[in-house]
Amino acid sequence: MKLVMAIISDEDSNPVISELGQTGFGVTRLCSTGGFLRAGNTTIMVGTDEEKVSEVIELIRSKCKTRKKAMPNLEMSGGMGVMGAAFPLEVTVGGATVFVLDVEHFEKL
Ligand code: 2BA
Repeated sequence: MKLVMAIISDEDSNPVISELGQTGFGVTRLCSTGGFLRAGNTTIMVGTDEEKVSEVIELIRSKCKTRKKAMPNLEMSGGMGVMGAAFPLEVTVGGATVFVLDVEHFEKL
């Protein structure tokens, strides 16, 4: 058994979770925060058999879009918050950051 953990944009989370659920996968959704942008994102956990991992990843891929996000460029501002806000940095986020972990033991009690 494997655990797929995927960090996705909040905007993509409903389509991804709906599709996984309709396809028969169990999903847990966690509210998370990216360390770089300090903005909210969504982490989903899907426990599944090893042979279904690629199906989960393809399903996530099909629903997650890359998008641009702006962050205040505090270094360029020299501490002047207003100036920094005028020159935001743009970073490309997503579609998804995916980790696949081995599950040592799984049971439902
Ligand atoms: P954040 O840490 O908020 O990062 C958002 C986006 O900012 C990243 O998108 C990347 O494009 C950019 N970025 C991150 N660190 C950077 C840096 N040191 N310099 C320049 N740009 C940087 P993604 O790579 O798509 O990551 C989206 C979110 O996935 C991340 O949000 C974080 O929550 C998670 N993530 C990404 N890589 C991870 C990893 N190795 N371990 C754990 N979580 C990770």
